[in-house]
Amino acid sequence: MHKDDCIFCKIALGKVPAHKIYEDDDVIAFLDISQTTKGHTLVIPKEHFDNYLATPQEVMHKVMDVAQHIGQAQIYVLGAKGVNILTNVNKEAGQSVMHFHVHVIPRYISKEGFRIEMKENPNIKDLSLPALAEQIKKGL
Ligand code: DGP
Repeated sequence: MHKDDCIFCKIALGKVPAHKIYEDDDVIAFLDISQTTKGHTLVIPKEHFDNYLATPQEVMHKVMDVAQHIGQAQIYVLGAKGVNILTNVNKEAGQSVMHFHVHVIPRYISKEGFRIEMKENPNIKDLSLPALAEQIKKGL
């Protein structure tokens, strides 16, 4: 299924041009219009799913397989020294295009372009890690 107002559906259908790197029946990969680093690529399912969490497992696996291959190619062909594989879910996490996509971002120099920094949040207080782990476990 496709959504009429979705830019990535339009790319998947060939209605909007993109610099394609890979395509099969289910998945397409193309250069991100905003090159965070040289070779920044997006991998998407052709069918519309809003995000990673809303995507059927079989489709998600196909997308991740292609993302792995692209990351390997970025190292072998572009000479990247590292790769970030990233997907955002919902606007609170930075998702701006609501069609599941995986960013494959080659890294040449550390801290170039962008940086994901996970540090302890001093505003989180009175946290019980055992209770939190149990809470999340209940949702599985
Ligand atoms: P996110 O913030 O995770 O939803 O990333 C969306 C990315 O999609 C962002 O890096 C820019 C890219 N993007 C948006 N519109 C287009 C487009 O029309 N063509 C291409 N190639 N990339 C696009």
